Amino acid sequence: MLRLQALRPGTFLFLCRQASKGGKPIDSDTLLRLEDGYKELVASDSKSLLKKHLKKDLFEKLKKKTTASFNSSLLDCIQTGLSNHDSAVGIVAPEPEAYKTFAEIFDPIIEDFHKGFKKTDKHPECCFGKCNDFANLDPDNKYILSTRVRCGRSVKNFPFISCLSENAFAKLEAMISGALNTMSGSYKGSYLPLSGIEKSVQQKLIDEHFLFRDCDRFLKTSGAKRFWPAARGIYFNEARNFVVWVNEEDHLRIISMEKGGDIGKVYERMIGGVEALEKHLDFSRDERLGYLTFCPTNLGSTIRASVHIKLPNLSDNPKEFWKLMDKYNLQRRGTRGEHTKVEDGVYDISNKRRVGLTEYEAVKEMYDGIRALIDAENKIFK
Ligand code: ADP
Ligand code: DAR
Repeated sequence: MLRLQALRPGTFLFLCRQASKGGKPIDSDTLLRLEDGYKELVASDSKSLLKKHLKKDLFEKLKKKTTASFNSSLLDCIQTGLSNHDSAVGIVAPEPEAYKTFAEIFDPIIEDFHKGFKKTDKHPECCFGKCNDFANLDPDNKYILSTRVRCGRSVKNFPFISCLSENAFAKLEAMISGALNTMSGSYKGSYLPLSGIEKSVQQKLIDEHFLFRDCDRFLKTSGAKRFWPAARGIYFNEARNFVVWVNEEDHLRIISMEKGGDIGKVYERMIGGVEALEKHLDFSRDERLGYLTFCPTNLGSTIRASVHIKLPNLSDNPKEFWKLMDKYNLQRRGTRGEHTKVEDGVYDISNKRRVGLTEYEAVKEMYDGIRALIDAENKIFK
């Protein structure tokens, strides 16, 4: 994969126009690793969307393709899914152009994960809607421990995390931390480079759900850990209810979180943070896919609105629990986030879909789902 400096505006567009011509032919080693990895994937009992949609004829059609801008190969996209057969998805985009060059594998996976966003569909314009439509679902704090609403953003003219050169990483971190240092009022705070945070403090921040974990094996094998911990960091406002992750999986994860179930207030705070940052940073947005991210599961609105919630009765009735989760397009994660276990009955429940619905609709899908779960927790078991 060719490592270029951050592209000057204009150069990037020129390179995209070259996209149709593709990049350099892939080398024999990459081709061999692709062939062997694909053979093992096909022979495995993987349930990943990659295995489901990358049929042999499509693999043969894509295996030698590369992007014009950064020479990304199919291997750069699917190494994570070839190395981790227990992936749910198994593919990432090293750069924006990958979504075009490898559209024939990305589009069916996007349609599948986001439950029906076809390759002919267009993601809606950004619409945050009315935050006060989301009243506190649990004012007595019987079920919801905390609420978090986050979105992802990529800075224009930079490739994604696995394709950044060391210089581009440094340039990107400087741009983002510069924008963060302009935050004012209740958003005022400080940016902490990860390399400057002691390990014990890092662990405490991870345990308190503020800081990202040290890059799980899925991210590691996708190339997201290059030059780690360089150019990674976290921004907190003074109240510690507004957080920005820098260069973890996406260039930015803009996060609002607090104890309790006041979803509207948490959502409103995230919106304010996004709007303040977009005055200083240009974000990558595709005409059809919406805001662009490293992982196709986070495209479009990029919104994940979640609650940490205890539902002891529903937990004893998994059939009913999952029926409601499916009905409301909800996703369940462990207490410490993705790929972690549920501890003390605390579930991380959020919207699953992010593409094909506005920011408001994504939050509403979570809101309606959580309300249904709480109703079921009460009614069915009275
Ligand atoms: P994301 O993809 O949104 O970053 P992860 O699954 O990686 O989410 O979780 C990131 C961190 O956010 C984890 O520590 C997780 O426990 C925490 N988290 C997620 N939702 C909530 C919530 N509603 N309240 C508190 N912490 C949360
Ligand atoms: N575990 C990987 C990632 C799926 C979505 N999560 C992200 N992007 N953090 C998988 O393919 O299952």
